[in-house]
Amino acid sequence: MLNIVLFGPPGAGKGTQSQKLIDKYNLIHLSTGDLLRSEIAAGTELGLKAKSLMDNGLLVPDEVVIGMIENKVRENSHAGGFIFDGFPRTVPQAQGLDKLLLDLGTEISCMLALKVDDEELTKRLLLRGQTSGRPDDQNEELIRKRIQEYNTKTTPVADYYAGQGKFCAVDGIGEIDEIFADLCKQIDSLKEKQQK
Ligand code: B4P
Repeated sequence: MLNIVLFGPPGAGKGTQSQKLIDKYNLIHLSTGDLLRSEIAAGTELGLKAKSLMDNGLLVPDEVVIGMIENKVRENSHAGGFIFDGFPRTVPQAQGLDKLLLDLGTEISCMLALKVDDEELTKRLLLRGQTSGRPDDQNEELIRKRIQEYNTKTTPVADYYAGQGKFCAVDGIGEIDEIFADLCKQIDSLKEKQQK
C-alpha cells in the first residue's frame, strides 16, 4: 500500500494538492477537516461538539478524530493506499494511526510536508474566506490562532516521522501545478523504492 501523510499548516495547500494526487495515484482521500465538516452539516452530536472548537481555531480531541479515521480506514482496507490530509495533527494521533495501520499489516510510506510562511497562509485563508463560508477563515485573529495551534501541537508530528526516516519537505509556495509536480517526484521515487 502507498500511504501518504500530507502535512502542513492551515492553508498550506493540503486539500488542494490532495485532490490532484488522488486522481493521479488512485488513492483514498481521508481529510479529517472534511469529515468533521460533514458531521457539522449533518447536525450530529459529534458535529455539534466539534463546531465550537473549530470555529475558535482549536483542535478537536484526539479520540474523536482517531475514531473517525479508524472507521474510514477499516471500511477501505482493500484500497491501494490512502492520503491522510490534515491528520495526524498531534503525536498521539500519529501513534494511533501507526497502531491502526500495523493492525492492517501496512504502514505510513512517507510524510510530505508543504512549507509555507505565516504571511502567505494568512493571505490565502482570508481570500478563501471571501467565498468558502467557513467560519474559521473569516478573520485574521482566528487564522493566527489556528497557525499558533499548529506551531505548538502539530509541528512535533514532523519530528515523529523524521525519527522514522519518513519525513520529506516540499516548497508549498508557487504555482499549484509546480508544487504538484514536486510532490509527484517524491511519490514516484518512493514507489520505485517500494518495487525494488
Ligand atoms: P482542515 O480542513 O484540515 O483545514 P485547513 O488546514 O485550513 O485546510 P488546507 O490546508 O487543506 O487548505 P488548502 O491549503 O488546500 O481543518 C480545519 C479545522 O478542523 C482545524 O482547524 C481543526 O479545528 C479541525 N481538525 C481537522 N483535522 C483535525 C485533526 N486531525 N485533529 C484535530 N482537529 C482537526 O487551501 C487554502 C487556500 O489556499 C485555498 O483557497 C487554496 O485555493 C489556496 N491555495 C492552495 N495552494 C495554493 C498556492 N500554491 N498558491 C496560492 N493559493 C493556494
